[in-house]
Amino acid sequence: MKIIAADVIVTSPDRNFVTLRITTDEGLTGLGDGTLNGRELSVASYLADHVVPLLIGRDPHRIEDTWQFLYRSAYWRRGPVTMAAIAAVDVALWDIKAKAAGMPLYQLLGGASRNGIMAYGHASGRDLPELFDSIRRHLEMGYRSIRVQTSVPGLNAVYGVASQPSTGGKRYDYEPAQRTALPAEEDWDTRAYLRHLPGVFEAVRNEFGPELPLLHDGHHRMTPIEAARLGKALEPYDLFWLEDCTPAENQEALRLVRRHTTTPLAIGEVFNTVWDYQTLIREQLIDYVRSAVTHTGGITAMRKLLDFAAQYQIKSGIHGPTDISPVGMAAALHLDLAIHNFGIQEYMQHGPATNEVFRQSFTFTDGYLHPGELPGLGVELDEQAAARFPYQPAYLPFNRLKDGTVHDW
Ligand code: EZ4
Ligand code: CO
Repeated sequence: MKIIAADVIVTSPDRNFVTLRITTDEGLTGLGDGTLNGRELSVASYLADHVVPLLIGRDPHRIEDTWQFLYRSAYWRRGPVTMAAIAAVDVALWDIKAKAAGMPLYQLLGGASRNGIMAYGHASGRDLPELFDSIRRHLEMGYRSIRVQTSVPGLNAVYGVASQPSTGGKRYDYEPAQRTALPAEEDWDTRAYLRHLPGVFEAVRNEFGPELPLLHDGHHRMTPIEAARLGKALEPYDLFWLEDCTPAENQEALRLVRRHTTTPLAIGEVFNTVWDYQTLIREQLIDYVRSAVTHTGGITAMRKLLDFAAQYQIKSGIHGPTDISPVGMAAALHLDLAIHNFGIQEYMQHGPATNEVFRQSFTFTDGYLHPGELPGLGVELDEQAAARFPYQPAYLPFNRLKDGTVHDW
Protein backbone atom coordinates (compact mmCIF):
# COMPACT_ATOMS: atom_id res chain seq x y z
CA MET A 1 0.00 0.00 0.00
CA LYS A 2 1.20 3.54 -0.76
CA ILE A 3 0.16 7.02 0.36
CA ILE A 4 -1.03 8.93 -2.73
CA ALA A 5 -2.41 12.11 -1.11
CA ALA A 6 -2.48 14.00 2.15
CA ASP A 7 -4.76 17.00 2.62
CA VAL A 8 -4.78 19.57 5.40
CA ILE A 9 -8.33 20.69 6.18
CA VAL A 10 -8.78 23.79 8.33
CA THR A 11 -12.38 24.34 9.37
CA SER A 12 -14.14 26.38 12.04
CA PRO A 13 -17.58 24.93 12.80
CA ASP A 14 -17.93 25.96 16.47
CA ARG A 15 -14.19 26.70 16.72
CA ASN A 16 -11.04 26.12 14.63
CA PHE A 17 -9.80 22.60 13.86
CA VAL A 18 -6.83 21.35 11.80
CA THR A 19 -7.32 17.87 10.32
CA LEU A 20 -4.97 15.79 8.16
CA ARG A 21 -6.54 13.29 5.79
CA ILE A 22 -4.20 10.68 4.28
CA THR A 23 -5.36 8.70 1.22
CA THR A 24 -3.83 5.44 -0.04
CA ASP A 25 -3.70 3.83 -3.48
CA GLU A 26 -6.10 1.18 -2.15
CA GLY A 27 -8.73 3.84 -1.51
CA LEU A 28 -8.41 3.84 2.29
CA THR A 29 -8.37 7.18 4.10
CA GLY A 30 -7.23 8.06 7.61
CA LEU A 31 -7.82 11.17 9.74
CA GLY A 32 -5.50 12.85 12.24
CA ASP A 33 -6.05 15.90 14.50
CA GLY A 34 -3.40 18.65 14.58
CA THR A 35 -5.38 21.41 16.29
CA LEU A 36 -3.26 23.77 18.42
CA ASN A 37 -5.58 26.27 20.08
CA GLY A 38 -4.84 29.86 19.00
CA ARG A 39 -1.90 28.78 16.77
CA GLU A 40 -3.80 26.58 14.28
CA LEU A 41 -2.29 27.89 11.03
CA SER A 42 1.28 27.17 12.17
CA VAL A 43 0.49 23.43 12.31
CA ALA A 44 -1.42 23.63 9.01
CA SER A 45 1.67 25.17 7.37
CA TYR A 46 4.09 22.72 9.05
CA LEU A 47 2.01 19.88 7.64
CA ALA A 48 1.20 21.24 4.17
CA ASP A 49 4.59 22.83 3.46
CA HIS A 50 6.99 20.43 5.16
CA VAL A 51 5.35 17.07 5.92
CA VAL A 52 2.82 16.25 3.19
CA PRO A 53 5.51 16.23 0.43
CA LEU A 54 7.49 13.65 2.47
CA LEU A 55 4.50 11.33 2.90
CA ILE A 56 3.65 10.76 -0.77
CA GLY A 57 4.75 7.29 -1.87
CA ARG A 58 5.43 6.00 1.69
CA ASP A 59 3.97 2.73 3.01
CA PRO A 60 1.20 3.79 5.45
CA HIS A 61 1.68 0.59 7.49
CA ARG A 62 5.13 1.74 8.67
CA ILE A 63 3.84 3.87 11.55
CA GLU A 64 6.83 3.61 13.92
CA ASP A 65 9.27 4.28 11.07
CA THR A 66 7.28 7.31 9.89
CA TRP A 67 7.13 8.67 13.46
CA GLN A 68 10.90 8.33 13.94
CA PHE A 69 11.56 9.76 10.48
CA LEU A 70 9.44 12.87 11.12
CA TYR A 71 10.85 13.36 14.66
CA ARG A 72 14.52 12.87 13.82
CA SER A 73 14.82 14.11 10.23
CA ALA A 74 13.53 17.59 11.13
CA TYR A 75 16.64 17.94 13.37
CA TRP A 76 14.70 20.51 15.48
CA ARG A 77 13.00 18.39 18.12
CA ARG A 78 9.89 18.68 20.26
CA GLY A 79 7.66 21.74 20.62
CA PRO A 80 3.87 21.94 20.33
CA VAL A 81 3.75 22.72 16.57
CA THR A 82 6.08 19.88 15.57
CA MET A 83 4.49 17.35 17.92
CA ALA A 84 0.92 18.26 16.84
CA ALA A 85 1.95 17.80 13.21
CA ILE A 86 3.55 14.41 13.97
CA ALA A 87 0.42 13.44 15.95
CA ALA A 88 -1.83 14.24 12.98
CA VAL A 89 0.21 11.91 10.75
CA ASP A 90 0.50 9.18 13.39
CA VAL A 91 -3.22 9.05 14.19
CA ALA A 92 -4.19 9.10 10.49
CA LEU A 93 -1.86 6.12 9.89
CA TRP A 94 -3.36 4.20 12.85
CA ASP A 95 -6.82 4.94 11.41
CA ILE A 96 -5.74 3.47 8.05
CA LYS A 97 -4.09 0.40 9.63
CA ALA A 98 -7.20 -0.37 11.68
CA LYS A 99 -9.48 0.10 8.67
CA ALA A 100 -7.21 -2.20 6.64
CA ALA A 101 -7.49 -4.78 9.44
CA GLY A 102 -11.28 -4.30 9.57
CA MET A 103 -11.11 -3.62 13.31
CA PRO A 104 -11.76 -0.71 15.67
CA LEU A 105 -8.38 0.79 16.56
CA TYR A 106 -8.46 -0.32 20.21
CA GLN A 107 -8.23 -3.94 19.02
CA LEU A 108 -4.82 -3.22 17.47
CA LEU A 109 -3.67 -1.66 20.75
CA GLY A 110 -4.25 -4.91 22.63
CA GLY A 111 -8.04 -4.99 22.88
CA ALA A 112 -10.36 -3.64 25.57
CA SER A 113 -9.12 -3.60 29.17
CA ARG A 114 -12.49 -2.30 30.43
CA ASN A 115 -16.13 -2.00 29.38
CA GLY A 116 -16.31 1.79 29.32
CA ILE A 117 -14.29 4.95 29.89
CA MET A 118 -15.15 7.06 32.93
CA ALA A 119 -15.51 10.68 31.79
CA TYR A 120 -15.64 13.96 33.69
CA GLY A 121 -17.44 17.13 32.62
CA HIS A 122 -16.88 20.81 33.40
CA ALA A 123 -19.27 22.43 35.87
CA SER A 124 -18.80 26.07 36.78
CA GLY A 125 -20.60 29.03 38.26
CA ARG A 126 -20.17 32.65 39.13
CA ASP A 127 -21.71 31.94 42.55
CA LEU A 128 -22.81 28.86 44.52
CA PRO A 129 -26.41 28.65 43.20
CA GLU A 130 -25.16 28.82 39.61
CA LEU A 131 -22.41 26.27 40.34
CA PHE A 132 -24.85 23.85 42.02
CA ASP A 133 -27.20 24.21 39.04
CA SER A 134 -24.36 23.51 36.64
CA ILE A 135 -23.35 20.39 38.61
CA ARG A 136 -26.97 19.16 38.61
CA ARG A 137 -27.23 19.68 34.86
CA HIS A 138 -24.03 17.71 34.30
CA LEU A 139 -25.42 14.87 36.44
CA GLU A 140 -28.59 14.96 34.28
CA MET A 141 -26.40 14.77 31.15
CA GLY A 142 -25.00 11.51 32.52
CA TYR A 143 -21.70 12.63 34.03
CA ARG A 144 -20.60 10.77 37.14
CA SER A 145 -17.43 12.83 37.77
CA ILE A 146 -17.34 16.62 37.77
CA ARG A 147 -14.70 19.33 37.47
CA VAL A 148 -15.57 22.37 39.60
CA GLN A 149 -14.44 25.90 38.59
CA THR A 150 -15.71 29.08 40.19
CA SER A 151 -15.51 32.85 39.97
CA VAL A 152 -13.48 34.63 42.64
CA PRO A 153 -14.93 37.71 44.39
CA GLY A 154 -13.22 40.84 43.08
CA LEU A 155 -12.08 39.30 39.78
CA ASN A 156 -13.88 40.05 36.52
CA ALA A 157 -13.15 36.87 34.56
CA VAL A 158 -11.73 33.57 35.77
CA TYR A 159 -10.58 30.59 33.70
CA GLY A 160 -13.16 27.81 33.39
CA VAL A 161 -16.27 29.75 34.34
CA ALA A 162 -18.97 29.83 31.67
CA SER A 163 -20.34 33.35 31.31
CA GLN A 164 -23.95 32.14 31.26
CA PRO A 165 -26.00 28.97 30.89
CA SER A 166 -25.90 28.31 27.16
CA THR A 167 -28.88 28.45 24.84
CA GLY A 168 -31.47 25.79 25.46
CA GLY A 169 -30.66 25.94 29.16
CA LYS A 170 -29.13 22.47 29.09
CA ARG A 171 -25.39 23.06 29.06
CA TYR A 172 -22.91 25.40 30.64
CA ASP A 173 -20.40 25.73 27.82
CA TYR A 174 -16.99 27.21 28.38
CA GLU A 175 -14.88 27.94 25.32
CA PRO A 176 -11.78 29.93 26.32
CA ALA A 177 -10.65 30.78 22.75
CA GLN A 178 -12.40 33.89 21.50
CA ARG A 179 -12.82 34.94 17.89
CA THR A 180 -11.15 38.29 18.39
CA ALA A 181 -8.24 40.00 16.62
CA LEU A 182 -6.36 40.34 19.93
CA PRO A 183 -6.22 38.04 22.97
CA ALA A 184 -8.74 39.05 25.64
CA GLU A 185 -7.26 40.40 28.87
CA GLU A 186 -8.39 38.80 32.14
CA ASP A 187 -7.43 39.64 35.72
CA TRP A 188 -5.90 37.49 38.43
CA ASP A 189 -5.16 37.53 42.18
CA THR A 190 -3.76 34.31 43.69
CA ARG A 191 -4.40 35.32 47.33
CA ALA A 192 -8.10 36.01 46.62
CA TYR A 193 -8.35 32.64 44.83
CA LEU A 194 -6.69 30.74 47.69
CA ARG A 195 -9.02 32.36 50.23
CA HIS A 196 -12.14 31.57 48.20
CA LEU A 197 -11.71 28.09 46.74
CA PRO A 198 -11.73 25.79 49.83
CA GLY A 199 -15.08 27.24 50.95
CA VAL A 200 -16.57 26.48 47.54
CA PHE A 201 -15.48 22.84 47.76
CA GLU A 202 -16.86 22.61 51.31
CA ALA A 203 -20.23 23.89 50.04
CA VAL A 204 -20.22 21.46 47.09
CA ARG A 205 -19.45 18.49 49.36
CA ASN A 206 -22.21 19.54 51.77
CA GLU A 207 -24.69 19.76 48.88
CA PHE A 208 -23.69 16.70 46.82
CA GLY A 209 -22.26 14.34 49.45
CA PRO A 210 -18.95 12.51 49.82
CA GLU A 211 -19.10 10.10 46.86
CA LEU A 212 -19.16 12.26 43.72
CA PRO A 213 -15.61 12.45 42.26
CA LEU A 214 -14.66 16.16 42.10
CA LEU A 215 -11.77 17.67 40.15
CA HIS A 216 -10.26 21.15 39.92
CA ASP A 217 -7.90 22.88 37.46
CA GLY A 218 -5.43 25.41 38.92
CA HIS A 219 -4.36 26.30 35.35
CA HIS A 220 -0.66 26.94 36.03
CA ARG A 221 -1.21 30.02 38.23
CA MET A 222 0.47 29.18 41.54
CA THR A 223 4.02 29.12 42.86
CA PRO A 224 5.09 25.81 44.46
CA ILE A 225 4.41 26.98 48.02
CA GLU A 226 1.01 28.42 47.05
CA ALA A 227 0.14 25.14 45.34
CA ALA A 228 1.25 23.19 48.42
CA ARG A 229 -1.01 25.33 50.58
CA LEU A 230 -4.00 24.85 48.28
CA GLY A 231 -3.48 21.07 48.07
CA LYS A 232 -3.42 20.92 51.86
CA ALA A 233 -6.50 23.14 52.24
CA LEU A 234 -8.48 20.93 49.81
CA GLU A 235 -7.62 17.62 51.53
CA PRO A 236 -10.87 17.48 53.58
CA TYR A 237 -12.90 17.58 50.33
CA ASP A 238 -11.25 14.49 48.84
CA LEU A 239 -10.49 15.70 45.30
CA PHE A 240 -10.01 13.18 42.50
CA TRP A 241 -7.23 15.53 41.37
CA LEU A 242 -5.83 19.03 41.47
CA GLU A 243 -4.65 19.86 37.95
CA ASP A 244 -1.77 22.07 36.76
CA CYS A 245 -1.12 23.52 40.20
CA THR A 246 2.14 25.14 38.97
CA PRO A 247 3.50 25.96 35.50
CA ALA A 248 5.41 22.70 35.45
CA GLU A 249 8.22 23.50 33.04
CA ASN A 250 10.20 23.31 36.27
CA GLN A 251 9.49 19.70 37.15
CA GLU A 252 11.46 19.93 40.42
CA ALA A 253 8.88 22.39 41.78
CA LEU A 254 6.55 19.44 42.26
CA ARG A 255 8.89 17.97 44.90
CA LEU A 256 7.95 20.85 47.17
CA VAL A 257 4.21 20.52 46.47
CA ARG A 258 4.34 16.75 47.03
CA ARG A 259 6.04 17.07 50.42
CA HIS A 260 3.09 19.04 51.76
CA THR A 261 -0.08 17.46 50.42
CA THR A 262 -1.77 14.13 49.66
CA THR A 263 -4.24 15.74 47.23
CA PRO A 264 -3.66 13.80 43.96
CA LEU A 265 -1.93 15.84 41.27
CA ALA A 266 -2.50 15.88 37.48
CA ILE A 267 -0.17 17.68 35.07
CA GLY A 268 0.80 17.90 31.43
CA GLU A 269 -1.82 19.24 29.00
CA VAL A 270 0.74 21.72 27.61
CA PHE A 271 3.57 19.14 27.47
CA ASN A 272 4.50 17.45 24.23
CA THR A 273 7.03 14.69 24.87
CA VAL A 274 7.92 12.07 27.48
CA TRP A 275 10.95 14.18 28.43
CA ASP A 276 8.65 16.81 29.96
CA TYR A 277 7.62 14.12 32.48
CA GLN A 278 11.00 12.53 33.16
CA THR A 279 11.42 13.80 36.74
CA LEU A 280 7.67 13.92 37.45
CA ILE A 281 7.21 10.22 36.69
CA ARG A 282 10.51 8.78 37.93
CA GLU A 283 10.16 10.54 41.29
CA GLN A 284 6.42 9.86 41.45
CA LEU A 285 5.60 13.55 41.84
CA ILE A 286 2.25 13.30 40.03
CA ASP A 287 -0.67 10.85 39.90
CA TYR A 288 -2.16 11.53 36.44
CA VAL A 289 -0.67 12.28 33.01
CA ARG A 290 -2.72 15.03 31.29
CA SER A 291 -1.22 15.03 27.78
CA ALA A 292 -3.46 15.06 24.72
CA VAL A 293 -2.87 12.51 21.96
CA THR A 294 -3.07 15.52 19.60
CA HIS A 295 -0.22 17.46 21.27
CA THR A 296 2.12 14.63 22.19
CA GLY A 297 2.98 12.98 18.88
CA GLY A 298 -0.08 10.74 18.56
CA ILE A 299 -0.94 7.22 19.68
CA THR A 300 2.61 5.92 19.18
CA ALA A 301 4.18 8.41 21.61
CA MET A 302 1.29 8.47 24.10
CA ARG A 303 1.36 4.69 24.43
CA LYS A 304 5.06 4.80 25.36
CA LEU A 305 4.51 7.69 27.79
CA LEU A 306 1.61 5.92 29.51
CA ASP A 307 3.51 2.61 29.68
CA PHE A 308 6.39 4.49 31.39
CA ALA A 309 3.90 6.06 33.82
CA ALA A 310 2.36 2.64 34.52
CA GLN A 311 5.64 1.39 36.03
CA TYR A 312 5.12 3.99 38.78
CA GLN A 313 1.35 3.43 39.27
CA ILE A 314 0.67 6.76 37.56
CA LYS A 315 -2.54 6.78 35.51
CA SER A 316 -3.93 8.49 32.43
CA GLY A 317 -6.10 11.60 32.42
CA ILE A 318 -6.02 12.43 28.73
CA HIS A 319 -6.80 16.04 27.82
CA GLY A 320 -10.21 16.32 26.14
CA PRO A 321 -11.34 19.96 25.86
CA THR A 322 -13.28 21.27 22.85
CA ASP A 323 -10.00 22.27 21.16
CA ILE A 324 -9.23 18.57 20.69
CA SER A 325 -11.26 17.68 17.58
CA PRO A 326 -13.58 14.65 17.44
CA VAL A 327 -10.69 12.90 15.63
CA GLY A 328 -8.31 13.59 18.54
CA MET A 329 -11.01 12.56 21.02
CA ALA A 330 -11.59 9.27 19.19
CA ALA A 331 -7.84 8.54 19.29
CA ALA A 332 -7.90 9.16 23.06
CA LEU A 333 -10.91 6.87 23.55
CA HIS A 334 -9.31 3.91 21.73
CA LEU A 335 -6.18 4.33 23.86
CA ASP A 336 -8.22 4.74 27.08
CA LEU A 337 -10.04 1.49 26.40
CA ALA A 338 -6.86 -0.48 25.70
CA ILE A 339 -4.33 0.63 28.33
CA HIS A 340 -4.22 -0.91 31.80
CA ASN A 341 -3.39 2.28 33.72
CA PHE A 342 -6.47 4.26 32.67
CA GLY A 343 -7.53 6.94 35.16
CA ILE A 344 -10.25 9.21 33.76
CA GLN A 345 -11.07 10.97 30.46
CA GLU A 346 -11.96 14.66 30.14
CA TYR A 347 -15.06 15.10 27.96
CA MET A 348 -16.39 18.60 27.29
CA GLN A 349 -18.72 17.88 24.33
CA HIS A 350 -18.56 19.65 20.96
CA GLY A 351 -21.32 21.81 19.49
CA PRO A 352 -23.81 20.83 16.76
CA ALA A 353 -21.85 22.35 13.85
CA THR A 354 -18.73 20.35 14.86
CA ASN A 355 -20.80 17.18 15.02
CA GLU A 356 -22.08 17.90 11.52
CA VAL A 357 -18.54 18.23 10.11
CA PHE A 358 -17.17 15.20 12.01
CA ARG A 359 -19.46 12.11 11.92
CA GLN A 360 -18.70 10.11 15.03
CA SER A 361 -19.48 6.65 16.36
CA PHE A 362 -18.65 6.98 20.08
CA THR A 363 -21.30 6.55 22.79
CA PHE A 364 -21.74 8.17 26.23
CA THR A 365 -23.89 6.12 28.59
CA ASP A 366 -24.21 6.38 32.41
CA GLY A 367 -21.00 8.39 32.65
CA TYR A 368 -18.99 6.04 30.44
CA LEU A 369 -17.64 6.73 26.95
CA HIS A 370 -16.98 4.01 24.35
CA PRO A 371 -15.32 4.55 20.92
CA GLY A 372 -17.70 2.18 19.11
CA GLU A 373 -17.00 -0.80 16.85
CA LEU A 374 -16.47 0.74 13.40
CA PRO A 375 -13.14 -0.13 11.72
CA GLY A 376 -10.47 2.53 12.41
CA LEU A 377 -11.11 5.54 14.63
CA GLY A 378 -14.82 5.62 13.78
CA VAL A 379 -14.82 9.26 12.65
CA GLU A 380 -15.38 10.58 9.12
CA LEU A 381 -15.07 14.18 7.93
CA ASP A 382 -17.79 15.74 5.74
CA GLU A 383 -15.69 17.98 3.51
CA GLN A 384 -18.66 19.93 2.12
CA ALA A 385 -19.87 20.72 5.62
CA ALA A 386 -16.29 21.68 6.62
CA ALA A 387 -16.06 24.11 3.68
CA ARG A 388 -19.10 26.00 4.99
CA PHE A 389 -17.07 26.99 8.09
CA PRO A 390 -13.85 28.76 7.03
CA TYR A 391 -11.02 29.52 9.49
CA GLN A 392 -11.56 32.46 11.81
CA PRO A 393 -8.72 33.98 13.85
CA ALA A 394 -9.18 33.19 17.56
CA TYR A 395 -6.98 33.58 20.62
CA LEU A 396 -6.83 32.27 24.16
CA PRO A 397 -7.04 35.03 26.81
CA PHE A 398 -4.13 36.13 29.00
CA ASN A 399 -3.88 37.43 32.58
CA ARG A 400 -2.67 40.65 34.16
CA LEU A 401 -2.31 41.28 37.88
CA LYS A 402 -3.77 44.43 39.43
CA ASP A 403 -0.50 46.35 38.87
CA GLY A 404 -0.43 45.40 35.19
CA THR A 405 2.08 42.53 35.35
CA VAL A 406 1.40 39.69 32.90
CA HIS A 407 0.60 36.47 34.80
CA ASP A 408 0.26 32.82 33.73
CA TRP A 409 -3.19 32.15 32.26
O1 EZ4 B 1 -7.38 25.73 28.90
O2 EZ4 B 1 -7.72 23.39 26.25
O3 EZ4 B 1 -8.21 21.10 31.48
N1 EZ4 B 1 -8.52 21.75 30.51
C1 EZ4 B 1 -7.97 22.93 30.18
C2 EZ4 B 1 -8.42 23.55 28.89
C3 EZ4 B 1 -7.36 24.47 28.29
C4 EZ4 B 1 -7.61 24.64 26.83
C5 EZ4 B 1 -6.47 25.41 26.16
O4 EZ4 B 1 -6.53 25.24 24.80
O5 EZ4 B 1 -7.15 23.44 30.91
O6 EZ4 B 1 -9.62 24.25 29.08
CO1 CO C 1 -6.40 21.96 32.26
